[in-house]
Amino acid sequence: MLTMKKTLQTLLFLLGLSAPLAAQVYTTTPLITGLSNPVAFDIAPDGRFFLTQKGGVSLPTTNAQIKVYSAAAVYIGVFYDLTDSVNCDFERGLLGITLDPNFATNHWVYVYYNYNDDSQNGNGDERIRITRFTEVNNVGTQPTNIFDLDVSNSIAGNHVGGNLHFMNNDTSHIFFTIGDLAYQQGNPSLNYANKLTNPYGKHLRINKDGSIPTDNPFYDDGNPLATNCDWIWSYGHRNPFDFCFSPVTDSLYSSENGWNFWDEMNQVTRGKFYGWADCEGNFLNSSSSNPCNVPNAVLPIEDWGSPLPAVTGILYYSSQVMPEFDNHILIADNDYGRIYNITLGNPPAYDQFVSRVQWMDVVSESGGLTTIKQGADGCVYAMKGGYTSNGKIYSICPQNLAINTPSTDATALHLAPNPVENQSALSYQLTESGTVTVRVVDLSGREVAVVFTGTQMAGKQQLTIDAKALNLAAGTYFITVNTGDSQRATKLVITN
Ligand SMILES: [Ca+2]
Ligand SMILES: [Ca+2]
Repeated sequence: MLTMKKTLQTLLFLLGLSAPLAAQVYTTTPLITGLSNPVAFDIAPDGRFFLTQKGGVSLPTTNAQIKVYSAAAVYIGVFYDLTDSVNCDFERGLLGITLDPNFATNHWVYVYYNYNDDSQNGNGDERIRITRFTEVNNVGTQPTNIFDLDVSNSIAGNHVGGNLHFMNNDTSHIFFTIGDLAYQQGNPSLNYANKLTNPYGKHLRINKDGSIPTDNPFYDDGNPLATNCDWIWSYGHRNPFDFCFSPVTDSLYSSENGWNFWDEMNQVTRGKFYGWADCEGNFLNSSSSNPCNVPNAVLPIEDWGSPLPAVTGILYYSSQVMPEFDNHILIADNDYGRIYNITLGNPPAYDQFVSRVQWMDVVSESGGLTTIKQGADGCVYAMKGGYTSNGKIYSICPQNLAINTPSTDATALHLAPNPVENQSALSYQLTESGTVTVRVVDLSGREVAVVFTGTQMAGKQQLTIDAKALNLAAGTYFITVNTGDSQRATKLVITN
């Protein structure tokens, strides 16, 4: 038997196959709790969390606040209270939030909300606003409206859209969404979304001072309310809830809530038409069998059938901390609290669907997810939000990523001492023999050094991480152990 096993191992080496590590295990931790109807959050370069609370689900509006928490998830305070300005009824409210890409120097924070100058009875002046604040010692100052649109035709109060983001490689434009405001419940002949003369059912783009970019695809006279709506980036959306960009190509991926049959994920391209209300998913509106045959309609890259999960937060994951998701889309839902893992093909464009699996059911109690983000530490942060008085932000990390949590998992990576000034001993368990590469990567996932590459036998392995020999400056890194078809990572802190 021993000989046969050795022969098999030799054969595996010759075939270039590698040894599996134990499957990755994730730790889900509720970091921030007790939030009242939270919707969205962003993470500052220093790790602080900035989040929005919707303001309730019916009038009168209460606690429509922007709140700040430290990088360690300790509550700092109310950044700004918009309760007297926000209409929270139904899907309206204080919704999206994004920090300026140059936040570290300009301290600008942008929020998207339904404004009502008489929010306590709902009969006031209905508007969608984007307001910019300047952060001073965790407090919002100098509120400046950069987008202010009369939406008094928003009778139904749902399909508001409501998120806003910057591209990764373009710091001068704000992208945001407005849903079709449930106008006529999607009657194709009356619908807003498939017409260029209004901003509803659209992805929109403005300069960050609120002016209109002249290179928008349907720019004509600079007046968004005459002829073409000059803000439009793409059209034919029902309720595009959230969106994200590839950090490499700036491709835009959007989650969209469907009507009867299909939720969608779209890869959104400048100037294209995404079907609604002529089509839902890959089919004609109100049909589950007749294919969408509308000229120029771009079909979704992926869809979810009945019962619709109401897809919400969407994240383009990019890090070697969880390499199993590198260049994957993670997308959350509102109805179950799940996160789906979508594998895309055709790099670096990543414009082809390969597969979708459910990664995990984050929210064990009732409630759904609204927003997911990638932290600087490579972990995923997920917000339980919307119609809940006990909203939370969870961190989802590879097990043993937290250096202060000793592991009881014998197959995990161990580093000791850690933090370390110079030499730390790395140990791990291989379940089979094979080719192994041990790397040091920085917080952005970039390879800094290769510690070891070669074949190792099954069993416990030990290596020395020598910071001076590897020329590693003081800071936080990840040590990754890769066997070709599996990888585990652990955090290493190097001190001076
Ligand atoms: Ca115009
Ligand atoms: Ca569509």
